[in-house]
Amino acid sequence: MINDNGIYKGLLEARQRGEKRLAVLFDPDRLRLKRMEQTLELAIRNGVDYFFIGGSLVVNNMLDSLLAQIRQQCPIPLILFPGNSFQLSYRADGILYLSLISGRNPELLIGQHVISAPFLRMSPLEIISTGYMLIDGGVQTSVQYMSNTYPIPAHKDDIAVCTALAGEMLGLKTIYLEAGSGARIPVREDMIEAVRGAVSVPLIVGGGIRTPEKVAANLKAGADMVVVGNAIEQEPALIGEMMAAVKEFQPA
Ligand code: 1GP
Repeated sequence: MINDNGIYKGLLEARQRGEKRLAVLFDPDRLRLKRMEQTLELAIRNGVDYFFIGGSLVVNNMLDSLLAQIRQQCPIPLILFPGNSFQLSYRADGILYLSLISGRNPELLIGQHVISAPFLRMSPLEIISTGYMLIDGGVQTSVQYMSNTYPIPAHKDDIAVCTALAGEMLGLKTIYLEAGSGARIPVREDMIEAVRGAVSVPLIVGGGIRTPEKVAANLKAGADMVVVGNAIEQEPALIGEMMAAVKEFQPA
């Protein structure tokens, strides 16, 4: 039995009601304590929906203590967003079980999953299988280099659509369009719209999103959840404006 901590159910229900979600990404390697406190405080005050925790390469040993620290200070669900099978911890609530379906690297399509399966099977984490699609963001990002895969070209909406369709038909529970952390060009709204029109599972979009306007545009194009890392890390006060953009979509 896969654990149900209510995360995926919550996502599906939000989608049915036409509500949108914002996740703030924490990279355990890049936390500065002062900003962290401020970020947590703003996240609680503005009702951030999830924290994603992970990075393409985590070089410190902070994952457990980071999760414990956040958990102590706030009730926002913690979802692992692992770059590899070393970034696992029982202290989170869930994990995006990412299969890099835009790439042709078998390790990231199934290899790492086989390695982590027994650990996850015993864990209290909710496992959310995710079709992870890397889209060209105009610069070579860590995830591209580390995954040793080519991203889908930014203007090839048809390839993105067919990839997402295949992911959904394989039974993956969400599709994640990722331009890569620090992308110069985030995923285009046209591509989001095309993918949204093709699949019905929840659609997550992230990478290079820096403004509340882009958050709003992505949600309007059909994303169910937007993920923001760098921009909030550099300017935590953006949380308020970005959450305001998300709340615009709440049904009356
Ligand atoms: C989550 O990798 C992104 O999908 C985060 O990207 O750090 O550019 O917001 P940014």
